[in-house]
Amino acid sequence: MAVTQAGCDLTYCRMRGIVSVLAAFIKERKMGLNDFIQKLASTPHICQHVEVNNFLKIDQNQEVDQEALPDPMLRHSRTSLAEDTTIKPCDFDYLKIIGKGSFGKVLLARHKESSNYYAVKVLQKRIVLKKKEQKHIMAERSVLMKNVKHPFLVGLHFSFQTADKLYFVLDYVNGGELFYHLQRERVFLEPRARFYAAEIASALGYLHALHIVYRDLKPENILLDSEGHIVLTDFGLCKEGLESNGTTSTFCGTPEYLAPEVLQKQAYDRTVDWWCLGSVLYEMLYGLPPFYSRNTAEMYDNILHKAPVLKPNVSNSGRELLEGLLQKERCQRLGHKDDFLELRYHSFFSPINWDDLMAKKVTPPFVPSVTGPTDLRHFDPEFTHLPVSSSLCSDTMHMTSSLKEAAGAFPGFSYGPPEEHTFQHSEFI
Ligand code: ISQ
Repeated sequence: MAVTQAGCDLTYCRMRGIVSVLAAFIKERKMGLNDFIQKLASTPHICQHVEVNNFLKIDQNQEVDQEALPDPMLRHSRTSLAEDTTIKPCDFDYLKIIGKGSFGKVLLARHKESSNYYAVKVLQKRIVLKKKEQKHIMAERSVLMKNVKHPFLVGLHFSFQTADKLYFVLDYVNGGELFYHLQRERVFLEPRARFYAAEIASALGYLHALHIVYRDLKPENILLDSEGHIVLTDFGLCKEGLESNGTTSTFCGTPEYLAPEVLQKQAYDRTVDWWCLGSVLYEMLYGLPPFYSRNTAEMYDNILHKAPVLKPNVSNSGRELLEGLLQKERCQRLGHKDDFLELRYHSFFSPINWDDLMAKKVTPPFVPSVTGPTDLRHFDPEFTHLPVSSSLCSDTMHMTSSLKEAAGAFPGFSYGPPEEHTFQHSEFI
């Protein structure tokens, strides 16, 4: 019996050993697989490959209950949700208003504990709800949360909500809007325009590989970081996912850059982004949007019916690229067939080493003059001169019925306690 007992003990010990080896092996494989998926998803040209694309699509469609996953490595891997229930408004010092829109504000904020600087986008729930833009805002969050990580796309660190506000804690960049610099210089030389167009194109190609249409590429959404690299912001009007026929039909856009199909409220697809990139590139090279008129009705007519004027002060390859991107018929537009790959291999971009570009190894053609993160010279004084505290003082702490409704309308955002109003003025310029 003793032997049997000993034998049983031995078997049990051995089994435990085998189980722990197996568990370690499975854990390793899971981590390896996640790493591998991360790498795939962040390499646009690999994402374009049909099989890789299908593989990522399968992965995307899996609605996994994150909390049900046993392994924290998995919980925070592919879908690494940037929610943190412990983060709250008073964890930040709010230093300056750096942007303002119809839904809310963007503030420069410093995280008290880490001293890191962030751009915090604060949206008023009631206004968001009233404007029926809730879907868009949720789309922005879900786009940012989709583990969207790219060197030229703004990164989301946290999102949380209070009773009346939504907060997005984003990367902060202070090199200014690309078009602020363009306005100062009127036009950019071709190598500089090529560099910006290439960084924007790689970001758009990456989003397309994740089935996201950026849709709203416009001057104020294209920022430079302090080194001079592109950062695309504002996913508020991004269209996530496509209809079953591969198109989407919601109206959206900025007048100068509106693609004909958007203007006509027709179905559109990812090629709308290549039209917008054509408009940005045109403006960088010629100094005005391609169909510009002071008369809006005339501009709309130009977008729909007029061919872009391509004067010969731009190289043949540049004009050929613009002609391809600004095709009114989206099926004839450059990028319709192979998306980003068609741009990547266009002769205009032949001086670009795309791997170096993605690795930020290409030296930017222009470095914005900033002395540090608190240098706000590239932000509009119209915003930065506004007092921070008064801009946030309008918060009501009373739970009116409409506030209750607003409070419950944003599931998925982590929910913080009522704001502790510690918004501070600082020693800022
Ligand atoms: C990041 N840095 C500066 C300004 C910003 C505006 C909107 C979104 C992110 C930003």
